[in-house]
Amino acid sequence: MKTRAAVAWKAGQPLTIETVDLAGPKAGEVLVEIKATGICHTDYYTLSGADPEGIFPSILGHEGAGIVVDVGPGVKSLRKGDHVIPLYTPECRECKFCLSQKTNLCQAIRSTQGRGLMPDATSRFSLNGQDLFHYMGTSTFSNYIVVPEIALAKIREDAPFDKVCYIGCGVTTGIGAVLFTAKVEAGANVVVFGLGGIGLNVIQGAKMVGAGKIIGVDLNPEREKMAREFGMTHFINPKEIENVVDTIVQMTDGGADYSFECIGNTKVMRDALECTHKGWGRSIIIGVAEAGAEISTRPFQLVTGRKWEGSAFGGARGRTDVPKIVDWYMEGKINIDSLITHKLKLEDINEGFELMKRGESIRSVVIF
Ligand code: NAD
Ligand code: AHE
Ligand code: ZN
Repeated sequence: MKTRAAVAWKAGQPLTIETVDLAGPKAGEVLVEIKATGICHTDYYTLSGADPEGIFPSILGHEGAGIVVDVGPGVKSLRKGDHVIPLYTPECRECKFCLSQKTNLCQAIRSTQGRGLMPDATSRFSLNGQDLFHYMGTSTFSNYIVVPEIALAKIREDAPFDKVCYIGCGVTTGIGAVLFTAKVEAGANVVVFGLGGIGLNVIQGAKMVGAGKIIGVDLNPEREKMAREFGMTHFINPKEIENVVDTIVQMTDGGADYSFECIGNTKVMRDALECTHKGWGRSIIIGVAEAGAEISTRPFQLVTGRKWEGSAFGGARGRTDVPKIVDWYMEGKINIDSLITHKLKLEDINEGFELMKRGESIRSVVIF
């Protein structure tokens, strides 16, 4: 079949809208009509050329929601008409990682996914006979996609696609990092570095669990108002103070219980670790840094009890947890609407990247 899609031809170049060929689902695969997709900073990161796994030409996008149109042989858990969210972190429930119950990082299809291919090591997308690569196993900047069954969460049918698509990455990543990865307890002091599409969801999660001080750090002063609406109690603009770490240590009687880095800046990652409390502080890295970047600190920071950790997709097991997060939204327990600041047509997708770069949007959502 044919599908409209935004194609990334080369690093650093704008996407172009094309009518692309899409082969049907093979065994264990599902054809999905994408109804809406968010634009995450990670799409920009890969498009910029900073992603070691970035390959071109490809169809980016990993924050979508849509409807099952067809299923391949052997698909048991989904059928035509089901509403779904594609998962860049699948959940096979059979691999060593899934069975460990210690991680959400299902590895069943990770190697082919990282090479822009379906599990049989081929692509379903092509244009004029040239294969186009998939991206993060999802490629939600295409109106129709083929995805393995294990990479789809079935969600309730009354949930609006143009809102719950954001649960496909940003909402789950931010709230999940607090609930599933850090398991922040009531009363704990929390610092969030970077108040964009991820950081504001970390703040929302911290508020949900009854955190004490929720300190937000961002260079963009425009972020303060929205962050306070989501539960931030104190704001720090690093441009306005001499030393971020010292300031946080003073504000929290020795350091934060938890910090979250939601930028992808290795210098900030160091501050995020070092502003946590001696003996028990935990710093969770969410931001994705450019190829070749490394983090550093004095080992004494770890010897004296601080812990450096990371979180991918908020530690969520997609097929199990994503439907629950959709329920939380539908029950009014979490706010997604205020964070979706811009709605765009596919033709205007490059404007979504510009809005992000200029710091004017929290989330732009493309509606098909
Ligand atoms: P965003 O662009 O919406 O937000 C980034 C925010 O950081 C902005 O508000 C910006 O002003 C602020 N910022 C930039 N440099 C800063 C600095 N030096 N000090 C303080 N604030 C600074 O991006 P996003 O969509 O929220 O994504 C944030 C990061 O999380 C990206 O690196 C993205 O790739 C990553 N991410 C990771 C996961 C995961 O599973 N680990 C999931 C989604 C996104
Ligand atoms: N390809 C990059 C890694 C990028 C990365 O860290 N991705 C996150 C999701 S970001 C979503 O916006 C992730 O879940 N990683 C787990 C995984 O298995 O990729 C690189 O550095 O190679
Ligand atoms: Zn993302």
